[in-house]
Amino acid sequence: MAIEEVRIPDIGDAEDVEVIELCVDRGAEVEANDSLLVLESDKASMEVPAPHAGKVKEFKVSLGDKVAEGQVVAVIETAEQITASESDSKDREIKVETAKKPVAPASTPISATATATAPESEEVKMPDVGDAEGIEVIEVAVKAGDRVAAGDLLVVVESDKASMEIPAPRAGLVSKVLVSEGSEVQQDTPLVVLDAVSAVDSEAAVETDTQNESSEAPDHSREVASSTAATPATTGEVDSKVTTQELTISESISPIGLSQEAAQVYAGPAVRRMARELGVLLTEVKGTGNHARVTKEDVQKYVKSALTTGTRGAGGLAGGQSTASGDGIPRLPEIDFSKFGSIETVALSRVRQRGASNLHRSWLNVPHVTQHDDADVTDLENFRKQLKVQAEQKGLKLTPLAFIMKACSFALLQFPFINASLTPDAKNFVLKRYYHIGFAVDTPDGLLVPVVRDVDRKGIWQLTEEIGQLSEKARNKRLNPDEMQGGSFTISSLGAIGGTGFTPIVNAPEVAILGVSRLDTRPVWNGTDFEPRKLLPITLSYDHRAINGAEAGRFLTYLTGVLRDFRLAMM
Ligand code: CAO
Repeated sequence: MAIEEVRIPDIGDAEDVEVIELCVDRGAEVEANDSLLVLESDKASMEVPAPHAGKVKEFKVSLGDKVAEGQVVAVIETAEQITASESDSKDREIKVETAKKPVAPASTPISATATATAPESEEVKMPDVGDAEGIEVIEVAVKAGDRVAAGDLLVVVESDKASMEIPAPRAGLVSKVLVSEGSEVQQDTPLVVLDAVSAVDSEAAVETDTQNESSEAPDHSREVASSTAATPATTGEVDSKVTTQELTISESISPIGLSQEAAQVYAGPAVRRMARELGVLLTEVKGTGNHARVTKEDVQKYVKSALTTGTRGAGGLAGGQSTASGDGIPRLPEIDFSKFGSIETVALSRVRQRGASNLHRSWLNVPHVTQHDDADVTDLENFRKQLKVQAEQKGLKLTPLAFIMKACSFALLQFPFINASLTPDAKNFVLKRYYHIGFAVDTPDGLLVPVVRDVDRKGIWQLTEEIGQLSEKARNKRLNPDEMQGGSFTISSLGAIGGTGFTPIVNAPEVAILGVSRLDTRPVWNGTDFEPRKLLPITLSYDHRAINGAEAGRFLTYLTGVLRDFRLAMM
């Protein structure tokens, strides 16, 4: 048995740090890294975890106490004697962690963060990535010796949710590249060292630097390794070296855009991990902690209620794991297909896994109805064909999609309850006064849904250009998370591929999605004759809780009207 004092670690320049929660009772048995208490400063909240497994003998602070670095907050009786060297090394690791990751505002915009290590040289570090997990470097776009301008691409990283580019924060000369393809990174991992161009006298200086790189590299790899080990917030893994864990306000980012509007949840990493393990959507859990923070008890209470009443909230237990969470959905049988012939097992890409989970969640939560119609786009197609040469001169590919998107923005202006979301308790509409339209892009890794912003304010050329750019970025894994967020309506077009109709799944929490199939020339009765007309099959899948059939019918009728004759939108 050993007695161990738990102290407040280095908390940077945070002021007015207050104890806002004691996570366990006196006498409780805890595992290493179980949260003991939660602190909140003027800048962020953080959990102080148990450094080792043991029994909480005493808390030296109470709720509301103001605390300072180094102060003893709890005493733990640990099962084993902790050696002096172990505790020394732990102290060192704490300092590395806290020195590199001082308490920071809970949410920082995604952009490269550069920390000056010397006036002429700075490390470009991984920016705040919310609760993205398993972030991996998928491309290193520079090498030592490269000169870069502000905004030039340095590194591309990919998480389970999206990929993002890390640009150079300023012009300079890349003197060191600290990561390689396949490296796991997280917030604050140093990526590249950028020297001020003026600081580099000659190419010779660069060469010397580059040659020295191998001998200096160990320093940086140590730095990366310690940073990786020290911050589990992005991986959700327990790591005994962590002393503080920031509570992050994270926005759910979905690669297929299915949770673009997901509520921001205020919860710590331990609570997030617990929710993940139990298949609970944190957006559905009412937080009872300070500032509506979700606590472990809140999650437990939620699960208990879901299991005992047999009901789920509007979001319920997370779709992807729900079959294993006792929510009453029968499991699919596990079958050994090799009994019937040769097989090959291929892992789903992370984009596809995430997409599957979001689709499943929408399918389970949203009562879907699909309305079908054909839009007569004969005149529109003739007009588009007339513009083809002009489009080519502009270097653009003018397809029906830009017109369909524009027509949707007109229709959404007329039908505000379709440009909306339901609140999770399904008691309120959130009407959106912006018209950001997402469109599904088929990529080798799975579906992605980039979002074109302010469609109502843009012309066909601009929409065409943006659709082209976003599709290309999606296919090259270059979409930034913010380019997949904020959609108020989605279009899924299979027009170029074929088919006469399909029922897309609503991109919840949006309330409707338009499916577009292949247009075809068909005979249409005009009252006296059959005449050849170009008909575009469109389908509207909608959340029947939010939209009734009559409204969906009126929306689709209006939309087909605008597609038949855009002048209708001017009325
Ligand atoms: N009917 C007939 N032809 C169509 C058409 C339609 N509805 N829509 C597009 N086309 C034509 C285009 O005009 C183009 O031909 P031309 O070059 O002769 O003009 C050709 O098909 C190829 O178009 P495209 O696919 O390059 O461009 P797009 O703007 O139509 O679509 C995008 C862009 C990103 C939506 C598309 O490439 C894509 O990924 N579609 C798949 C989306 C998907 O998988 N949805 C299912 C999701 S599950 O709900």
